[in-house]
Amino acid sequence: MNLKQLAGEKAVEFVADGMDIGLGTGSTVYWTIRKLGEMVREGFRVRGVATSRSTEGVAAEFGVPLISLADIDELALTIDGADEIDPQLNLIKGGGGALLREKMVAEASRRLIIVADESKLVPRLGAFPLPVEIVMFGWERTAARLENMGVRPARRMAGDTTLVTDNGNYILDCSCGEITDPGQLAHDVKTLTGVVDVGLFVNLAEFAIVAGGSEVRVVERAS
Ligand code: A5P
Repeated sequence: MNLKQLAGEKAVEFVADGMDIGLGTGSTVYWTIRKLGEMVREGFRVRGVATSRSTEGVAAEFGVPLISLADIDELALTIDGADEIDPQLNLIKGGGGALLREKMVAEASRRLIIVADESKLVPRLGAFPLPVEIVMFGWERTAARLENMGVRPARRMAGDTTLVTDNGNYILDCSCGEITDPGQLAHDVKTLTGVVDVGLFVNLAEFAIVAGGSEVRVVERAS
């Protein structure tokens, strides 16, 4: 079985009948949604808040009912993927361009559960370029200001044109090198005018379901 499928499907064990949950974005949580769809067909009750248009499509394909953030006070949990996971379970996210909605949904949830294959586990964040969502207006200036902070931003493209997010913004993928203080970097980048959000998720994940070899295990935050 493919590792993403192993991790993604395992996560449904944490979903109880009747729950409202956040549905992340990407090729690992795809398997979670597909499995939930099978369960729904057998009578299981669950409703999801999608973190991207792409996830809306996956949920529709597999018959998982969707609600919006406005419909709930709080979500029981969110299941989502990650691009990098450090031992404290700080994350880089946004490889699929959905970081803003992913963070909003994670923050509306009591628990954030990450699903990943073991290639995502790293001793320090930063090999994966950090996605930063910025407004289109004056984007060159925002990029220059990020560069002054010591990162190397590259505008994310979709073929020949600049990629536009579900929220109508651009993404800069910022090569940072090793990130020694994710909380500080998240704060510094996010307070730059023109930045909408940054793909650093600090102190949000409760645990990660990680598949490697033929095994799937729960990874807790290192003390
Ligand atoms: C989407 O914007 C990302 O945060 C994804 O959750 C992340 O890229 C993980 O994706 P995969 O599960 O496809 O590796």
